[in-house]
Amino acid sequence: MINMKTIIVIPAYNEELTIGSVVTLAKKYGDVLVVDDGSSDRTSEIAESSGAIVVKHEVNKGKGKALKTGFNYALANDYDVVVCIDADGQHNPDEIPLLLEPILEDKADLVIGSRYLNGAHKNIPLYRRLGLWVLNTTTVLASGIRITDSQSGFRALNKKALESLDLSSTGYNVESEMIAQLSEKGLRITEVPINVRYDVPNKHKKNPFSHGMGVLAKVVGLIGYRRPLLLFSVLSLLSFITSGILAYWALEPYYTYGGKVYLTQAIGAGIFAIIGIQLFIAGLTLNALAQMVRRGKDEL
Ligand SMILES: Nc1nc2c(ncn2[C@@H]2O[C@H](COP(=O)(O)OP(=O)(O)O)[C@@H](O)[C@H]2O)c(=O)[nH]1
Ligand SMILES: [Mg+2]
Repeated sequence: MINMKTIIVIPAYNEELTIGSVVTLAKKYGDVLVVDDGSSDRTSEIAESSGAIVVKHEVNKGKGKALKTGFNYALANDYDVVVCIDADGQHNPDEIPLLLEPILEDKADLVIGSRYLNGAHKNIPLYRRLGLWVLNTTTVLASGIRITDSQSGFRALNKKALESLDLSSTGYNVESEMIAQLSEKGLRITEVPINVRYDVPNKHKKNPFSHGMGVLAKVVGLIGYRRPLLLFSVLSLLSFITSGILAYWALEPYYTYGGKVYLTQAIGAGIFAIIGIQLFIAGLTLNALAQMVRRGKDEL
């Protein structure tokens, strides 16, 4: 299948400075669709005059919804492959063939461009790398597969992957959700090394901390749904550790000089111990429930 009908989907929110060059470079590799997500600048106008098809959201709905709009367009117009690329110029459209290769060879259903596979990540600031590590690890826990760059927006999907997705994310969590849904359905996910530029005018639109926490909350929710025992055991363990620390604190005067036990700390230790037990029981219950639901699904 060498002649696959390819569409490059670019979610864009106020990217007039970069959208023109991204579209111009991308159109060598297929049709280009820009989903203008309620921009207040000239993103649509520039995208259109650079040769892209433009679909507009009247108001800003978030990257997740924009990708969904793009995927629906691709399905409705019978494309075989979708490539997603950011509009801010951080990704290099000339690397699109690298992402397409595993799909054309039918070795993968989703290909993720990773900036961690070629050592190019050295210029990512440490706090971002730390945040990414947390998001990668939780995505791995939620999906069960190893990914080095779970938040990368540079991806390629075949039709099977497109048809298997039922995205509910509105914002940036869409990247993790896509991985979790496709791995659950047994589709093949691969990463290929890509380069990311950091000298673009508008590289991050969200505050990294609140953005990271938002994605984390969603991914942890996903783990809670898919692996409740794991999530609740960790929370329960944290409660027991807190309880242990408080108990030690409460008993310290008694052991060191035979003084009175600190009452507040002792009560605190008791409360955290009870919370720990409750969380563990909740985990066991939800786990049993999840297994029943899963078994029920298999029998259908
Ligand atoms: N459709 C849509 N795209 C968005 C929105 N926010 C960001 N984007 C696009 O998503 C891509 C990545 O966003 P960016 O802020 O650069 O994320 P980062 O590089 O991962 O920190 C860019 O192409 C943005 O234009 C949004 O609210 N809606
Ligand atoms: Mg960016």
